[in-house]
Amino acid sequence: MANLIDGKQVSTAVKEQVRQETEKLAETYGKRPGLAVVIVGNNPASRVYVNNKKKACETVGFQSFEYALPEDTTQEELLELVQTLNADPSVNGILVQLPVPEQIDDKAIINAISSEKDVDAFHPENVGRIMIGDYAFLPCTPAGVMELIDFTGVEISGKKCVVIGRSNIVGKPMAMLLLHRSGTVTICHSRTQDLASVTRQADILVAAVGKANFVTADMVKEGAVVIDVGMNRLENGKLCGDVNFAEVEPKASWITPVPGGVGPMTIAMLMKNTLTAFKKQNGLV
Ligand code: L34
Repeated sequence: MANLIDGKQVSTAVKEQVRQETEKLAETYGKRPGLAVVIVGNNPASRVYVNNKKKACETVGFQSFEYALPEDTTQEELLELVQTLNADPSVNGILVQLPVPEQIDDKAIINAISSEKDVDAFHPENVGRIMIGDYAFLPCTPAGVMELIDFTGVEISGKKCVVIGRSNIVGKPMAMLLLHRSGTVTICHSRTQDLASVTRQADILVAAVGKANFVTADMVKEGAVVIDVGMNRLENGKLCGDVNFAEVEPKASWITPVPGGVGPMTIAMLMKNTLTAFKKQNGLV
């Protein structure tokens, strides 16, 4: 029987820290961090995530600015909005919710966001900084996963860490953060041969594949820490992770649920990054 890693609980603690620091800064300087969230089109999942981000801003005492643009927004229009937000001193963080509709090149948008306001840490400058370990922001989802692993008390140093998935948003930076903590890291992906034999070695297994119930019991070592980054919506509307929870839970020592695991942490780390951006932009760190 695994212990459950409660992402709601850990994220609440992170947000409470951010809230307290925000209140102190507001008292001292008379201003608060501001986060601009841009959503383009009508992706229902994105809508839920953006609403959760807005709620979190309220909880921690940030100003939040939401821009909901129509599905047929052009790249030029979105770039123009990004430029406006880059120049607005009340906006400390800018986030364009992904995915964007296909007429827009997400790389062009990410490149246009001021690296100082890039609270997702997706801009090439911030990605490069993470690679060399000299960074202001960590990408929210991998940073949230690190907090969840730390919550278990399990040491990362020297352990076999396996990440399934090689996306720029999760898999690659996730591997880098585990490496910074001296994990012995393997990245698996769709071309990996005999995947189960690799994942079965993992003391810490992070699944970021995007396929419901992909990780089955035979792929997991007895006593492993299992982190499920997956956020798959089934036909019946139910949310489901990349890990077959019912099967894997009895084998794991610790496991995250979906929902209530990594998702809330992504948002808590976004609040932390926005606070950091505010402090840096105001010369407070
Ligand atoms: N630019 N795009 C940008 N930044 C991000 O950090 C994201 N991501 C991913 C998608 N696109 C992005 C998110 O915000 C995924 N993501 C995200 C954020 C929050 C939640 C899930 C994914 C979340 O709140 N999950 C809840 C359940 C929500 C539900 O009911 O649908 C949970 O408990 O897991």
